[in-house]
Parts: sequence; C-alpha cells; structure tokens
Amino acid sequence: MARSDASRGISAVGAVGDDPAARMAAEVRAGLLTRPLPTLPSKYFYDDRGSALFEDITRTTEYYQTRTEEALLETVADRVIAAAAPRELVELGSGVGRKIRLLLDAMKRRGWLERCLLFDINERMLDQSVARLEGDYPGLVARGVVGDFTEDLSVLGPGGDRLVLFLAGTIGNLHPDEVPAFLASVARQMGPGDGFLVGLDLVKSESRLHAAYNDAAGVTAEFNRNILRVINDRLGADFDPLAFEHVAFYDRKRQWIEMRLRARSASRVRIPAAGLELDYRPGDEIRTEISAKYTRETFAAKLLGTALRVEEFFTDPEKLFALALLERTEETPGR
Ligand code: AVJ
Repeated sequence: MARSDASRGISAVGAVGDDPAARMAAEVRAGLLTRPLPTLPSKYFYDDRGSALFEDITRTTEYYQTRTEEALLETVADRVIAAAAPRELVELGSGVGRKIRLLLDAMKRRGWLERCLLFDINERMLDQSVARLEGDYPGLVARGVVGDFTEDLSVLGPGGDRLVLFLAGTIGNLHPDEVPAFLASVARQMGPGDGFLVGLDLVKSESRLHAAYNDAAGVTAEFNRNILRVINDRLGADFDPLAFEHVAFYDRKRQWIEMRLRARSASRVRIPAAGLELDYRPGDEIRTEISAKYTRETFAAKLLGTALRVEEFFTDPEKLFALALLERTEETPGR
C-alpha cells in the first residue's frame, strides 16, 4: 500500500518513506491516461501560488463558503467544544489555519487547551501555522504533518479526548463513493466519544453554485490552470496553461461541481518525469476537481458502518453550508 507521501515531520511526528515526486509522477501519469475523461488529483492545486490563489477565491463575492463557515463556527464553537470536551484538536487540510483559532479560543475559555495537530499538503503553510499557533497560544503544543490525509492517518496515533476537524467542504473533493471508507479511516484514529467536525457545502440553487466556481474576476480560472504550472515545475512538463480554458459546471444528478481544463488549441505536451508525451486537440478536457454538495440526508447515508453518528447538524440561516458534529460510537469502524 502507498504510504503517506512525505511526512517530513515538521516536528516529532513519525516520518514516512516514499519519494513524493515519484508518487506525483505516477498519479499524474495514471490520471492523464484515464479514458474517457483524463483527470488530475485536485490536491496538486496547492503549491504556494495555488494556496494563495485559493485564499483569493475565498475573498471573491461569489464564493460564499469560507465566510459562511467562519460565521457559523463563531456561533457554534462553544457548543461544539462543550459537546466534544476535547483536549486535542486535529485539523485535516488546515490551510492558512484561521478557523481552528475559533475552536482553540473556545477550549481556552474552558481551560482545556493542550494539544493541536495540523495535517496539510503544503509544508510552508504548515510550518507557518504551527509556529504562529504556538506563539499565540502559550502552553499549547502544536505539531504539523505534511502529507495526503486520504493515504495514511495512522501517524495521528490512537484517539481519546480528540476533536478532528475537516472544514471548508474539502470532503467534497472526495468522490462520494470513497467517503465512507475515508470517514471510517478517521474514526479508527478516534476513541469512543471523540468528536469529528465536518464542514459541508450544501445542495442549493444551480446558479449560486455555478457563480461560486465561475467568479467574474477569473480567480478560479487562474487557480484551475495553476495545476498545470505545478506539473511543469515538479515534473519538468511544458504545458502552456493559457492554452487551456477554465470550465466549471454543476452536475445536478451527481450533485457535484466539476472543474475541467479544456484545450483551446492543438498542442503537444511532454511530461518527462511521468514518461508522457500527449497530443491535445481543441476541445479536449481534463477533469481537475469535483466538489460534491450534500444534504443532511445524503451525508448521513455515508455514515453507515463507519462507527460515526451525527450528534449535531448546524447550518447558517440561509442553509448554504453546514457543520456536522459527529461522535465516535463504540462500534468498530468497518468499510
Ligand atoms: C477548498 C476544496 C473546498 O471545493 O470549493 C474553490 C476548492 N475549488 N474553488 C472547493 C475550490 C474551486 C474548494 N475546497
């Protein structure tokens, strides 16, 4: 089994083998050779430039998710902490690490602030977040793990007094069929009674969803094309990002947003590290992301057999976004 790529332990977290560049080359190769629709793993958006572009997206008027989730979290943080009673926070896909502070503040108010662990694919951001958290919360022990949290969560060690956070609707980037197994893998790192807070972007009008992924300023388009720059930088490829146009649409049947890159012109692309030479014709498409949208019911259906149950389901007044507080039961996580 592939191990988590590069847990280059920002601090004393177990290091994991595997060469991240070789891993990426293999994933990109397999993805681009997929037919009928070539794909790229969306985790590769997030180099430094891509992470900054995502931050820019969160500030567009169309992208309601981040500000809605933050406002909701502000309202419910004390209730979440009271219900889960954690001494440790673990955040999967922590990004810039702003939202975790709302929960750390709530823990501090209770005198429960002890440990936190951030898990992210971008090492520089992780480093910064860990250092800033330790600076701002005296007495807090903060650790970071670089890697892909869908690969191997055993570095987290056994749970107990733990609250896991998976915010921003990032769960939407997993194929819905993979969600139960992923949730069970998180549950295995939780003790009975531990909490798991999941941010979900909710099913809503197609126009609202469409706008959020097709912002007028073109920030999402730049973000989407950035994945080609990442492949150029890391795998020595020669994609011309501007030869691809941004496409994002809502698939009503599957209840997900899909982002693609569509070739505007004919080109030949070499990706030496992946051993590929590909010919693109105008109109050829690569799927770069799915972002699934949930309802309380479609999400609850994913929990079957995972040893997790919904304890509380918080939403904003407009029902744009939800925070599901899950509790680990006494069962054994299956799947
Ligand atoms: C941060 C992964 C939740 O799926 O909406 C934003 C990423 N993609 N605009 C999402 C994203 C296009 C975002 N997540």
